[in-house]
Amino acid sequence: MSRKNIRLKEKVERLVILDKTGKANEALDPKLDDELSLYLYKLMVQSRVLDERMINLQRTGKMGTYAPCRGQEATACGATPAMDKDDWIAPAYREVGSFIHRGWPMESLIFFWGGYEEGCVPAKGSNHLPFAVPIATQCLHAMGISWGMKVKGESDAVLCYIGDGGTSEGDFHEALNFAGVYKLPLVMFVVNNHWAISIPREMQTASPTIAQKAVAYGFDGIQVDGNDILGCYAAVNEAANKARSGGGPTLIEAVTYRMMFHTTADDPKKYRSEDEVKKWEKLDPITRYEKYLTTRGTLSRNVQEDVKAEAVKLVAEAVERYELHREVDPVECFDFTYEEMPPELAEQREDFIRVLDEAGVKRGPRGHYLLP
Ligand SMILES: Cc1ncc(C[n+]2csc(CCOP(=O)(O)OP(=O)(O)O)c2C)c(N)n1
Ligand SMILES: [Mg+2]
Repeated sequence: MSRKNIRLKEKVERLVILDKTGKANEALDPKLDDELSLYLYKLMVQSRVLDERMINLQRTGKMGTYAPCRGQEATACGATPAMDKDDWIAPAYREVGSFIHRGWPMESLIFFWGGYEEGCVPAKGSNHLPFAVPIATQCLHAMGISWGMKVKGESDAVLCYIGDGGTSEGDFHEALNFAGVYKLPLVMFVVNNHWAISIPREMQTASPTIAQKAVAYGFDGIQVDGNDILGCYAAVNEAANKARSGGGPTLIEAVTYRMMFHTTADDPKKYRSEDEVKKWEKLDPITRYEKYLTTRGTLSRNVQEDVKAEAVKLVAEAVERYELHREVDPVECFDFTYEEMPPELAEQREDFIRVLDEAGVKRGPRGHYLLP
């Protein structure tokens, strides 16, 4: 057999409901009611306003680092609302809209990126894991949860987010392999934003698409336009229904773009062209959806302004709560590693307090030391 013949040329379907101009494919439009349609829009706007504010917080020294989601809002804001309340969500670290939808207070996300453990406490009853920065680890957590559901005979499903770079990790493949063999109710949602820090998608895999990897694991894979919120919603809705009715897993590759730096510690000008970014700017998921909603008569200029104003207010209130909480006692760094503090650590703790007192470090209202 010649080399040419054995090359895999598997084609996968790409779902697009809203075209670049915001025009819907009539036959595919899920025709969501006005309330849900407008809600998805609000979610994207809130995600963007919070994203912008997080960058400002980092730039003004109030946050350690931040990984923005600008341009990718349609993925999280389309996919998570397509799942039922009892389904579980396992995010990576750019799914801001997913957390908001599942009732995590906005300040939890600010706490997370500010380095506070409160940012990892799930909202009560939200069935939504915290951010997972160790790449692809959430894939096995998600697979494990879906396995548990199957063992218990529950008819719920799990949605797992993972980046294009994450698909090079063993955890991703182990999760898919296991899910395929045991026909688990898992929706693996790959957010292909074309970059993994400075590594382009082409260097991640020689496969023409990421979606086609599903074939090797024995289930369906589909691509969706990741800047089309209706496409993301419909693809996940169908995959989740299939999973809940015993049809097994689905791999969805949402094709989108990381508009900003990888994190606030990165400078993308060093490895990608401005032209590429400009091209994707024109495909903005919020603008596209605004056009669709306006055409269908669901969105007016007034409503648009109200949605923005509400988002700005919610984010400002969350930042205020974060600011109030920001002061932590540096002495606490000794307190939570061991159940019983070893004597040498207790000694270091006492030394530290002595040094703080000798340096005249002031104490706050809770008696905690205030670092200058
Ligand atoms: C296990 C592990 N290895 C390496 C890293 C460092 N790292 C952080 S983000 C990243 C790239 C991830 O790219 P992708 O999965 O495409 O997600 P994106 O950042 O584009 O959302 C890497 C390698 C990490 N966080 N965890
Ligand atoms: Mg990526």
